[in-house]
Amino acid sequence: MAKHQDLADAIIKGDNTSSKEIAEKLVADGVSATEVLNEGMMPGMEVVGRKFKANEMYIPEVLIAARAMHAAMDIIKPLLTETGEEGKGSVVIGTVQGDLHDIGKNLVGMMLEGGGFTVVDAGVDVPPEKYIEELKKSKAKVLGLSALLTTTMPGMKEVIEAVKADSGMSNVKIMVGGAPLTQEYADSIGADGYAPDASSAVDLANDLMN
Ligand code: B1M
Repeated sequence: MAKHQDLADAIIKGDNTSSKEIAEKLVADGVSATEVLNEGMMPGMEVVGRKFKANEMYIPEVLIAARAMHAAMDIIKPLLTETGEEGKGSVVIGTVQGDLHDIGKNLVGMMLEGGGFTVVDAGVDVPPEKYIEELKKSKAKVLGLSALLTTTMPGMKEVIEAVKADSGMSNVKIMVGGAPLTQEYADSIGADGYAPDASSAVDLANDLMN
């Protein structure tokens, strides 16, 4: 039987063939998508983060680890996005301008879809005007901003101010998340909510929608 540690190791090594195969095996063995994510994939990325910080891994290796993470995410995506409920409305999500980290944002998007929301993914490195364009197109009532860098966190405030300044957007609620964020920071920039992880993002989106 495939093991969570094998999946974590494949991600750390950046072996996207193995990460995909092990995730497939775990799912075939009846392990839930959430368990595959929380017990195999996330611990793998945590090690990558620690090694990167300690200069034991460098950007090219982190990039191939991210590719291996995405390969496993592709396997669990259909399970995470399977939904009993539908029609909860649209949520626009994106990583703020200057920031290219998309793994957490993508997980939040998958979980939201699984929670019955229609997700409009604006991508990475998203400027304020692009969020507003996507909100207008989709008529979404919730906007989700992700940031992984302390240097791009202030970009969230710019987006919040731009959305609040737009008269057509007064009913849009904004939630923020990402590893360097805190509830205090979210409050200080005028966000309507903060979620520390992807599953709490779904609870928060439900609250904001009501
Ligand atoms: Co970067 N990077 N990185 N990186 N990278 C970090 C973030 C860093 C903490 C690493 C470190 O030093 N330990 C550090 C930031 C330090 C800081 O700001 N204080 C860092 C740095 C410095 C950089 C560069 C500047 C490096 C350089 O060029 N010298 C550079 C910046 C590029 C840019 O964005 N402009 C850079 C580049 C990269 C790669 C491209 C190589 C790659 C990204 C690949 C990709 O995303 N496609 C990368 C990676 C992979 C990381 C680490 C190792 C892992 C991030 C990740 O995917 N985690 C990261 C170290 C770490 O975080 N420990 C690091 C797994 C993911 C599931 O977690 O994204 O936190 P996370 O998402 C969680 C929650 O935060 C939350 O839910 C998710 C699931 O539970 N969440 C939300 C996220 N968004 C949310 C939104 C919500 C709600 C919840 O509502 C809307």
